[in-house]
Amino acid sequence: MSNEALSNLLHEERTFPPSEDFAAAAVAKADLYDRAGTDRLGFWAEQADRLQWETRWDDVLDWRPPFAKWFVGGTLNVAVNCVDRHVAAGHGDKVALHWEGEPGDTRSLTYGELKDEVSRAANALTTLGIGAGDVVAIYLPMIPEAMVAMLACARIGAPHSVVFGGFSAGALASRIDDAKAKLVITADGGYRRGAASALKPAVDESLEMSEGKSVQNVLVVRRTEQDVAWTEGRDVWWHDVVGSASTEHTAQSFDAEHPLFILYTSGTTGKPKGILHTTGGYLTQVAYTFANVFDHKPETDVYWCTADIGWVTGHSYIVYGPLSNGATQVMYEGTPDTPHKARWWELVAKYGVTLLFTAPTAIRTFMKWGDELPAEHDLSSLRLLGSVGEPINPEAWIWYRRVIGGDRTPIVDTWWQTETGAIMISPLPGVTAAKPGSAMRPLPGIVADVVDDQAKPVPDGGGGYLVLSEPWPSMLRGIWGDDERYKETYWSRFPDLYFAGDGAKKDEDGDLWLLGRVDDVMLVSGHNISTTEVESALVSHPKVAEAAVVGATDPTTGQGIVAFVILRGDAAEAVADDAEAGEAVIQDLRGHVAKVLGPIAKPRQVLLVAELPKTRSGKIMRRLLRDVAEHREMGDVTTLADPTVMNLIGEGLDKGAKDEE
Ligand code: 6R9
Repeated sequence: MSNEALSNLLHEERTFPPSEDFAAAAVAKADLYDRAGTDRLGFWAEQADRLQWETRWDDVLDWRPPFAKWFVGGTLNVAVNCVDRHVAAGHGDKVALHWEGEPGDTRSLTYGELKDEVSRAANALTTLGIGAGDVVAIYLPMIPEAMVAMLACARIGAPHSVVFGGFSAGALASRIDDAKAKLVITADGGYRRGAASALKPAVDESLEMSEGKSVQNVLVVRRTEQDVAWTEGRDVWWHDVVGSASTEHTAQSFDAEHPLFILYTSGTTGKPKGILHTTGGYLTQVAYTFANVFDHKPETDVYWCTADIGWVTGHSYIVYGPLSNGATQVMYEGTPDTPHKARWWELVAKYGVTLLFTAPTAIRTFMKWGDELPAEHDLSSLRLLGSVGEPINPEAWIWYRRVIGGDRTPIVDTWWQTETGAIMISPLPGVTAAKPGSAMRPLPGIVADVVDDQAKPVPDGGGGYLVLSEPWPSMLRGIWGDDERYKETYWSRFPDLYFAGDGAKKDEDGDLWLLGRVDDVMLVSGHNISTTEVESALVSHPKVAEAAVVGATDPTTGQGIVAFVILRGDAAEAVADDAEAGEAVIQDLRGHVAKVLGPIAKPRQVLLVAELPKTRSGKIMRRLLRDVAEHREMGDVTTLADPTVMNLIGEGLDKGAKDEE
């Protein structure tokens, strides 16, 4: 971004205050803000008391910028907090997990059963020579063993490094080497889009590629019963070693700063970084945010987070947040369109899901598929909806609330990152009003701001860089093995402020609007324009389902706005074989943006496309679209969920995927 502030183009008038009924019964109370404001560290100590500590901490925070220690001297066991203590409290028969396989097979695990499974797995890991401090790589599909494996690692103090099952052997190998993993936990395969998809061959290949040769064993879950190659002495079956292990396991407590996990993130750019999270502060903040942001009522709620366990959302809001709160949740193995495009809505009705947490990319896909599919299922159990991963366009927000939430559910748009570990900015349901497209305010206990180039807070109505001004319990403790890169990446742009990499604006009420990565901001005739605002303007047109916008070099304006647009079902059909109709829609869309945001934001070009390039966690990769818009050869496409997409968009530009992220 240049020195100029981010132009503030989108004006949103709609606001949704909490209903009286919801507010009266809400978990979150308005006084949280005051309590946290008056005594921030005291407030976090209160939140830490949600957990069962073996030794109480001496100090809440030891802050030597940019290195933090939270709950110094405290000890606890994460698995005991997530499982055993609920059983001890008499909830052993409560369902922790309703699991649904893609082919339709199901399993449920009570907290009592989960305790037995985690204890068995912990014993098996110990037998395999894994102890506190040894790193375990987990490369599994969305099956209950993924949760069990993570908890078993936590139970014995072995940091896990979950690698998303969709990543290649090369990506797995580089992560194994970086963390010197001693064990890989995987499966023969998993089900995706109606077919068994193998995982074990990628592990075998990655271990050939691995330079460190740190891995001693591969623990393999049988899921698909595909044939697998077997290395005697190295490979062991889960059903043998975990199956035969004892359900008795005495958990030891670990220091609050003991490493809990490493999670590699590349975002949309750059070499993967091993983000390190530790024990006490992390669990405190995920437990606190899960309870308050999702208004979780343990007696009645059925929660479903649709993320993959391989992303931070899966770590914090499938495993550690929900389980530390004793929640009942749904986990689904497959894709939303298998065997039909209403699978999610069928599952919501089947399990009576009350709290649903998903991503804007999914919501916009459902918009494209039409209102009829959700309408075929009873979604009346839903009482709160959440969003994470990208800015949610106001129209997608409105659609989510109307079509999925029956016009009654609050929506929480939650801003956070792998690095922040837990939700940082979000409305508090029952307390704060929500505006479609805004993540609203930092949660009680969190201090965030929007600053200009000189680190000066921008006034209400202005835009700039989102920063976090005070340390928070679930913050990353560093980049695995690279303190310099940690300082350089997050703490060097502004002195003593954590810079998240995102642009944001404050509206006239001081509420926050996240505007995507600052690398994506466009500079058009001297105005900094966020891609998010132009995308939102496009999505507010009734014919548009999804849009991605980039700035391409332009001889007159510096950058010109180029928009890639996916039309909704009917509209797409209408232009499919009719170039003239297509051109009319394009002109209509350009005019629409000019009307909503002003002529400065009118796209120079609109391209109608069938798909957009996305990372495997659903974020749009604007970098590649910029290559297309500027007629360049395309950069690295290997983080794409579907590398063929770019062929469709920029014919002949794809050089083919290298086998690294
Ligand atoms: C949790 C997660 C982090 C980046 C983040 C931002 C974007 C996430 C958002 C959002 C606007 C939200 N992001 N939530 N942007 N509104 N509610 O997604 O972690 O994969 O590390 O990505 O995602 O750009 O900086 P991660």
